[in-house]
Amino acid sequence: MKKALITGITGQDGAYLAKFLLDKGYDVYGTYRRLSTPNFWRLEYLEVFDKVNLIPADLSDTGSIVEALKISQPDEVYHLAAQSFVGASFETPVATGDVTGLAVTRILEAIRQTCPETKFYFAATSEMFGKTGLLNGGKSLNEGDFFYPMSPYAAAKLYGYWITRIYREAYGIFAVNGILFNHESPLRGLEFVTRKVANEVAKISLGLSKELRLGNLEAKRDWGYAPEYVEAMWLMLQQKEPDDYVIATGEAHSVKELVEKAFGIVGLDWKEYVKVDRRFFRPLDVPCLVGDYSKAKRKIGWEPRTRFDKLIEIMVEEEVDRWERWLRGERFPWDAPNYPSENRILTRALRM
Ligand code: NAP
Ligand code: F7E
Repeated sequence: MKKALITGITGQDGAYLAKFLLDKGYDVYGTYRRLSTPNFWRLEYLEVFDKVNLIPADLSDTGSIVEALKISQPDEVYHLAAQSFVGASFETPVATGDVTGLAVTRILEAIRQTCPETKFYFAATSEMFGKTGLLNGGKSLNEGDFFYPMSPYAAAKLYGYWITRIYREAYGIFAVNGILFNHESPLRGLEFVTRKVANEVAKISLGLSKELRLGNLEAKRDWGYAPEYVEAMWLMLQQKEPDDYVIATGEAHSVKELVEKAFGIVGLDWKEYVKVDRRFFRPLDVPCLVGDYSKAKRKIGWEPRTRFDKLIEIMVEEEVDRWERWLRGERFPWDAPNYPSENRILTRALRM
């Protein structure tokens, strides 16, 4: 049985990837960090909470990363953990540089020293292209395009991208960069714009909220469906040679279109509810990003199936369903945080 270690298993992609790999018959290990309130709701939601092995580790703590590798002895490492919110990276640029950037070297170095045969996936991002998406006149971006990051988050990811290539070329580690464009789902963090909009639209439609406050409505993004994107991560590690791939839908839509579509689903006019609020603007914002996934289609046989309209429908309908159930008195995993049963937690003490 193959073994995979996922850093950031409690996040959106980590949870979907855990389910995907379990369905493929993998033994799945994931790192989580100690929080004052446990955060396993996505794993519970996908009903994999009791099927994954959890290892306490923090990206700023090299020893804990080494320990996670020793405990899990993985064939494949999917490095997804990061401070992933672009807006927050302007508030905490140094911490973001450490966790989102430098920590990639901590993991690669631990792999080089302890298990150099392990395959490594790095969660790179379309944000690395940044201003290029505007300078090239809105054309879709591929693996050969110029990087021009526009946030501390994007700069940290660009460091991670290059260090991944350097460990591949210098030490022959099977290390790949997945350059993923935005991908969303009902498991997205609440502060990201698609989930924020879907959640508030649902609440407004049920009389639980009165307005939706947003920042830059003109920004355009290439939004895909997260469960499809985790399959691309796995495909990249099944190839003969390590390489880097853009994963996207090839379509750009503005935040305004997103809002219009989402309110339309519940039969409301967005102009009556949306307020522009300076608080949600960023010191710098990437105006437009759209990806060209033709290399991924050609070489690893991946292409997107869920397009913008369907994605927004999935997200809004799921939020309406959640809030209707909540109104009927049902409670959800995130209302009742839980710790995993002890036998799913693997600590260094077990190796002593
Ligand atoms: P996410 O939901 O924000 O999940 C991030 C994960 O990282 C969480 O499990 C989080 O743990 C963990 N983490 C954060 N700081 C940590 C630390 N100091 N030590 C250990 N773990 C830490 O992100 P996502 O949407 O699943 O994205 C997965 C990865 O892909 C991220 O690296 C992101 O930057 C990248 N990416 C995402 C997209 C996208 O559109 N979703 C596109 C391109 C690239 P907690 O649960 O404890 O906070
Ligand atoms: O913003 C604009 C905002 O925060 C999208 C991360 O997963 O994808 C994500 O980064 C756009 C931006 O995602 C609000 O200014 C307007 O232009 O949903 P977002 P992001 O910044 O594109 C990339 C690929 C990643 O790698 C990241 O990890 O929407 N926007 N008003 C707003 N955004 C937010 N969050 N909230 C607003 O109120």
